[in-house]
Amino acid sequence: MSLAKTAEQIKTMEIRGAGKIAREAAAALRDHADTLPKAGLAAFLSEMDAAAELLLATRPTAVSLPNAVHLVLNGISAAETEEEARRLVKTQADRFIQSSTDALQRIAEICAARIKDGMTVMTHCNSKAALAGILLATEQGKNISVIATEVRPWNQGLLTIKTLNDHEIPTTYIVDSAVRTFMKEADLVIVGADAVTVSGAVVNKIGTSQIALAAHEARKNVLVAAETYKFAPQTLYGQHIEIEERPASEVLADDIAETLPFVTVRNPVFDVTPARYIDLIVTEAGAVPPAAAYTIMKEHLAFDDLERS
Ligand code: RUB
Repeated sequence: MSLAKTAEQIKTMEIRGAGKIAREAAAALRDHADTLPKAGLAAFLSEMDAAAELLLATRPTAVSLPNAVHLVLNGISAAETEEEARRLVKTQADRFIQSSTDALQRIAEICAARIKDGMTVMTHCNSKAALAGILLATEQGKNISVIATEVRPWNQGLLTIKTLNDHEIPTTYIVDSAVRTFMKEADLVIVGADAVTVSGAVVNKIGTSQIALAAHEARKNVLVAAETYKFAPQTLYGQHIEIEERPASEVLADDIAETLPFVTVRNPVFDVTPARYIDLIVTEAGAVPPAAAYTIMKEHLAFDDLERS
C-alpha cells in the first residue's frame, strides 16, 4: 500500500487503534523508502521528512504514531550515504514492527496472570493489547466472562464483541452509560492506551475516565495495557497530548442538526484518566504503577533529541 493510502486510512480510521496505527506507519515508511528513486542522500532525507509529516498529520492523539516514526527514522540524518540511510529505515522499521508484536505477547502474559478463573473483566473500546490478555487467559483454560461497552459514536465495541464471540467467551454488551450500573458485576477493568503522560495519566477512548472512576468507587482494579511506545516523552517538556475532536456529524446527523440551531454537538474522541484511578500499567517491560511513567520513558524511549519547545 502506498504511503498516501496508509495516511488516508489512518485518517478515516480504517486503520485504527494505537498499536496498529504505529505498525502500519512504520511499514509505510519502510515501503515508501523502497519506492524512492536513488537521487542522493539529501533528496532521500527530504522525501522521508515529507513522508513523516504526512503520517503525523493524520490523527493527533495516539503517541504511538510519532514514537514509531521517530524510531524508524532515528539517526538517518547522520548517515554518510544514501544507502546507509535506506538500510537504517528498513532495519529500524522491521525491528519496530517485530518488537511491537513481541510486546503484545508479553503484555498478554502479564494481564492473563492477573485474570483469575471465574473473573468478569470489563473492557472499553477495541484495544488489541487489552484483548490479548483476555484471549490468553481463556486459552489458558480460565473460565472468564467479559463486559464490553458499545463505544459511541464509532461503535468500536462491535469489533470487540465479534472477537470475543469468535473465541466463545461469554460477553455482556452494554451501552456506555450503563458502565456504573454494571461495575458491581466486574472483578477487573482492562483497557488500552493511546498515550501515557509523565504524570502517569492515561489518554484512551472517550469514556475510559468514567469507567476508571466507577471502578475506583467500587474498589475494582484498573489495568491499562500499554506498550512502552505508548508513553509520551514530549510531556516531560510540558507538552500536552492533543485530544482529537472529530466531526459533529458522527454524533448527530446533519439533517437533524440543521433543525437545531441552538445546539452545538461536541465530539472529543479521547479522554484523560488521572494516575490515581489506575492501579497498574502493563507494559512489555512489566506491570508498573503509573508513578513509574518517567522511568519507562527514560529506559525505553530516546527522547533527548525530541523537540523541547
Ligand atoms: C482506539 C483506542 C484504543 C487504544 C489502544 O481508539 O482508544 O483503546 O488505541 O488500542 P480509535 P491498541 O478507535 O479512535 O483509534 O491496544 O489496539 O493499541
